[in-house]
Amino acid sequence: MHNFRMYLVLLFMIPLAVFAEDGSQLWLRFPAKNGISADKIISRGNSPTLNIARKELSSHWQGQTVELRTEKSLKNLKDGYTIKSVQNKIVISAGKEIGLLYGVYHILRLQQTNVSTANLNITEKPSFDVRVLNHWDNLDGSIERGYAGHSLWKWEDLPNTVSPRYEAYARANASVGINATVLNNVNASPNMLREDYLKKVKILADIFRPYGIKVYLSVNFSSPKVLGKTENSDPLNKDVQKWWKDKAAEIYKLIPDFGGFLVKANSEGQPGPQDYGRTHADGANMMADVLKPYGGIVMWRAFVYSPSKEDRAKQAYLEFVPLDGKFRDNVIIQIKNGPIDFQPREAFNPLFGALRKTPEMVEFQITQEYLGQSNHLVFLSPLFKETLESDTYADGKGSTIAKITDGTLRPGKITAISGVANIGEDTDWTGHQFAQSNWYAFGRLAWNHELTSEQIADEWIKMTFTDRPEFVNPVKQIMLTSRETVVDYMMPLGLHHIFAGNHHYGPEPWGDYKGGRPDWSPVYYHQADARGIGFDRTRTGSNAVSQYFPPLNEIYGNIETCPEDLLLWFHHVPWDYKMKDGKTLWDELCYKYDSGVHQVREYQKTWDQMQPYIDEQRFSEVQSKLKIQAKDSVWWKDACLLYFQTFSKRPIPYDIERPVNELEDLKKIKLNMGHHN
Ligand code: BDP
Repeated sequence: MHNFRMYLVLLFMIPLAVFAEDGSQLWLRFPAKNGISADKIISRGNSPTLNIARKELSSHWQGQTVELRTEKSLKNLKDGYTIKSVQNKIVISAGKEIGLLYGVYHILRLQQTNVSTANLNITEKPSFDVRVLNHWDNLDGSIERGYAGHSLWKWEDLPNTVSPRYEAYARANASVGINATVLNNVNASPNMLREDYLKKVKILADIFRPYGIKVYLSVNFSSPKVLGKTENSDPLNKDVQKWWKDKAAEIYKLIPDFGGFLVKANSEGQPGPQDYGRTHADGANMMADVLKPYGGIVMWRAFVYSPSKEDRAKQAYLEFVPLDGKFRDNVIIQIKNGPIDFQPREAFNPLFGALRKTPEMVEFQITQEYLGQSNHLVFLSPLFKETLESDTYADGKGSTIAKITDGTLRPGKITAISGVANIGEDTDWTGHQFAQSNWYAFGRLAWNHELTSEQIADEWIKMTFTDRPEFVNPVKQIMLTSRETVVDYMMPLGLHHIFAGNHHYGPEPWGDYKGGRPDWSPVYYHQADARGIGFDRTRTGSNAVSQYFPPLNEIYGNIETCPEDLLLWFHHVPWDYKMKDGKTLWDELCYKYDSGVHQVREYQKTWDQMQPYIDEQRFSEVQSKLKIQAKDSVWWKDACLLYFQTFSKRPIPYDIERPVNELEDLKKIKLNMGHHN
């Protein structure tokens, strides 16, 4: 008996040892051995970037001879490249060496996803010049809205001790074309610019450089006063200007290719130029002037709102449109995809397209602050695409946000796109095996916003797990529907910001934080009453619709033509309002919540059938997370329907699952997750 047990234990241990998987390899799971021999790699020169390209080939490429060529004539491809099959070799050509490395990752991806590498004739040019991750990492190692453990950056150990994960991070980013990183939180500590920290930053910049990644920093507007003991931080004060000028010189001495600054000013309590009666343009330009000689840029955030009576959704537009044309040409305005705050679904931010003389860039959130954090499986590519493909009508039909920001419609300007990173020091980097796909998707779309979500999911699944269709197809279906599912069980039909305060994880539609600012309370956003529900942003309400170009102002402003998935974003709608499918609004809301719950249950059924195709560790991790997601979806549904029912006074349709919680119990839940607002 004893022996038999031993035998069983051994039997189970062997496959575990061979196949144990923890997600640390991300999508970079190229065959570990048997790359081509050195004589089958033709290239000239000996730079760090070229050496990485050669090393990737000799470690992982199993196909024909590869030739790497830099060609001046390809400069117009920017960081792009061509890949051509010529006789019996593959020639990768690029204007810059980094393009060659990107080309190498391209053929490795083809190999990994089992695409034929015969007769290649590929030309790639990135959609955006700056493809940047924003880390909200604090100097104490914590991460604001981080759900994958502590910060990767070990500030205490730097500059002397260097974690191997710095290079692994750079490699993962380069493999999808990400070429920039803002290392620290937008709620920035002035200390980031202290000399000792800059020396640490330099080490990271040196590690990232061969992978084509430039370092940027978030800066605190009060830095001169705090660090330099200037009288104030007024952008028109000569001492302040000199402080920034000297600081720029100091930075570029250490990091000659430093990217520039990201600034959150006069927002949520952060200091800014308005503290001195100056404008955002005054503040941004002061910084732009000191960075200009070195080629640096300023990414100035439009996420500003003040405790005024004005609808929060209107404030960024009101603040920035009057400043159009007043910014230096190395300033770019960084705008969150929606006008509120990274909700499961928002109308797009009306500021896109409205600045005609000032470059604009999108800020997405890859970390799932409002989408179940690292517990829920939500593939964000459909959300990113929805924004990029939204037509602003700024220059007539077809003025999508992609074309406004990628230089097509506003040529000659800096182009950029950013995503708030979901990366931490967890072994799997992102806290959920599937959250890796959102890092991947951001990078792929930053490189080419015309890729479809389906293509991206397909690639990612094959690279990360397996290319067996029995796995790829059902899992792809989960991924592609998952964003709509989370909208359904959290905030369907245009509802938004009914999260519990601080942590933004669970539901709290009853939240009414008296004494605080109204626009931090859920009741401000849903406006439920005996008559109906939704935020009136039409002419009879806040008139936020007027910020959209025609015909969108009319389309959104009219309850009959407003897309139903944004109905409660723009309208206060009677409970008995007839929806397009003939149901009343109340019933429709109930069915949406219910369908969200059902979908997650379906994901569980599908996932459980995937066990034979992948490793046990990742299989069971995802299985456990889906259980949490299923429970949370019921929590959301019960909380929202039971609470809104106190206004609608209508029954929950009898053919859907009954609530399993008491509203009073749900109201008592207080998660202690320790965040502000
Ligand atoms: C909100 C977050 C907050 C951030 C802020 C921002 O809750 O932690 O500081 O956005 O983007 O989504 O500045």
